[in-house]
Amino acid sequence: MSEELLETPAPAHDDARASRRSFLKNTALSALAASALAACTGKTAAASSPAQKGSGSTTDASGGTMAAHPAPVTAAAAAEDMDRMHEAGIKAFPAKTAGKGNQLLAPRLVGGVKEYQLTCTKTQWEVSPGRMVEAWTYNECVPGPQIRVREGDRVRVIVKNDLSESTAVHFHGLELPNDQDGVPFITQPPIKPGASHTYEFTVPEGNYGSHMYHSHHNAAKQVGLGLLGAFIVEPRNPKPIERADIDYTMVLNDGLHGYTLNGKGFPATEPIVAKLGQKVRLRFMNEGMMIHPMHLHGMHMTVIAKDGWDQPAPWKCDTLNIAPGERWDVIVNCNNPGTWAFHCHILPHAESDHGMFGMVTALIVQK
Ligand SMILES: [Cu+2]
Repeated sequence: MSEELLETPAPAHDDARASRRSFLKNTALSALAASALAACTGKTAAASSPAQKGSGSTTDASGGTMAAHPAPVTAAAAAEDMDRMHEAGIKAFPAKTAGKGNQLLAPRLVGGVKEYQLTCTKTQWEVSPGRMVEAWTYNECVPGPQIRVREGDRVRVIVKNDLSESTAVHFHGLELPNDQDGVPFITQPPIKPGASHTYEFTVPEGNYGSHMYHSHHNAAKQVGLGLLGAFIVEPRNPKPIERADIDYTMVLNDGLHGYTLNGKGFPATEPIVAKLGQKVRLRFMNEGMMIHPMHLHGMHMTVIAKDGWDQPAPWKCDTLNIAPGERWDVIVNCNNPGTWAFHCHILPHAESDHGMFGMVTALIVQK
């Protein structure tokens, strides 16, 4: 959270300070409030708050200036104020932002090999409405493009490094020959700035499921900034339980961009939309550094695979903890119509006094 605060634009800090004095009166909550204001309700929240009036650059944290003091706020007005901010965030969902990650990357077929080109570049990324952050990306999106192959496929991935640091790509979950594992100074030299490197391998039989690719060099920074993507291996013979109408990948991250689902924070996260009676397969992937217990309202999830491996028997839950590096596959039988909240249940990853932000989305079941 502190890193996210450093990324927060200055006006949000000003808003938060004014808000802290006259509205929250709770210093422990101020850090959350600052980031949430930037991430969630933005201008709407600031403009709608009577507590902001009369405050500005002429005041400081001590309050000891010649500027007019803000009018006292009654408890009822403060409650109304808070509700307005929460409502504004919800009403904005799903908010439009530039850029969409995790889009399927079509391979070039070269002599029976599926060839993919990934270019590592620095770009600006809109995490939530109006909040631009520096991102290090594969092909200019966060998450990087989705690679989707079948077990037994021959795959070639050509990585061009246009970053200012060396990098390398690890195929997380794939059981590859050692020299394709993507770990600098263990299995290969780093890919220097300006250089390219080609990975080539056959996806082992039985190694199907939800996997990932990401940087394995200075990774706390590089993966935190967006060098990550989904690598999905389809089985040759899908089992009846995994037949679904909608196949949705949800990549979780908690690095320098804050708490995100597929590279976006609420209200810019994408709702999952299904029709009543449809089955949704969710592929959770945690590219972050914290655990995220994802909780779905209204319907349970049936867990079918962990890290790509079939579960001995499917099991049910409504809250599934996704630890760093883990992938979990679940099926949701959409038998309960409505808009259902779907969020990380470590609540500071999802909500503050200023409303919901970060790891929140919705499963919408249409009648
Ligand atoms: Cu979380």
